[in-house]
Amino acid sequence: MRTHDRLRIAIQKSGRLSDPARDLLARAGLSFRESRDRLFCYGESLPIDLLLVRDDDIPGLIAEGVCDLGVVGQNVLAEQAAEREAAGQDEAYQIVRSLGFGRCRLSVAVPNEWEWSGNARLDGTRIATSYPNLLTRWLREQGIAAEAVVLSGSVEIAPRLGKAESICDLVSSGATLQANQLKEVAVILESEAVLAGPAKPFADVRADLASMLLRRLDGVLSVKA
Ligand code: PRT
Ligand code: ZN
Repeated sequence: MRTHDRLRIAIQKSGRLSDPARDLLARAGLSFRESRDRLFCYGESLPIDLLLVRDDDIPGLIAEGVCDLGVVGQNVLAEQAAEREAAGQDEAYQIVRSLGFGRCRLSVAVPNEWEWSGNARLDGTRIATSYPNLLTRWLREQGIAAEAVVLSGSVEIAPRLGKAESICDLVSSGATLQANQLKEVAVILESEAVLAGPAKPFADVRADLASMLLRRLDGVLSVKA
């Protein structure tokens, strides 16, 4: 059982958010000693430690109390929040700060040759995605009767494989869509990296550590802005 006299932050081990997250924490004055397995980094300058994990695991680690805070894409956080909501579970996390990096959008994209007359064009079709909960909610809000086909990767090739007619995936420059002869027709979610925390405030020394961390982060973020 971990003690609660130190704060533990989960960040992505390797991927798009790893370097910017580590850079941000370094600029806030945090330094770490890396363990040999490189999964846990002990905080040297402050009692704030790091856990290096897959981004998809971060909301769950916060919900379970294994980590106190996490740096994660809003897309991942919102998908898992929507999944909890669909399952009738309590809200487990909240966005503490938006961090200004890792910007992208979750969008629906259709084959270039489709004439786009509006969302009703999706009626009766299949949409491949790794974000079934956010897509399903959006389809419901829009009154579209389409099926979400869940794929964990390479979503953009689903139409060519005949698995779906269109896709719902993350877009940043748009180059991947272009390379796959797809065009973006609707944005479901604008996303950036966020610092996420539990829905309920800390009731021990972690509250003081978290507010000190936030003061430092706000200093760094205001310089960047
Ligand atoms: O191993 P792990 O599970 O931790 O990593 P991962 O492979 O799931 O995530 P990673 O490192 O690819 O992305 C981490 C986070 O970066 C995402 O959850 C987003 O919040 C953010 N992000 C920002 C992006 C992109 N931009 C992005 N462009 N994540 C993915 N993409 C992919 C997208 O899925 C598509 O395949 O890039 C392609 C589109 O890019 P463009 O520039 O061609 O439009
Ligand atoms: Zn991931």
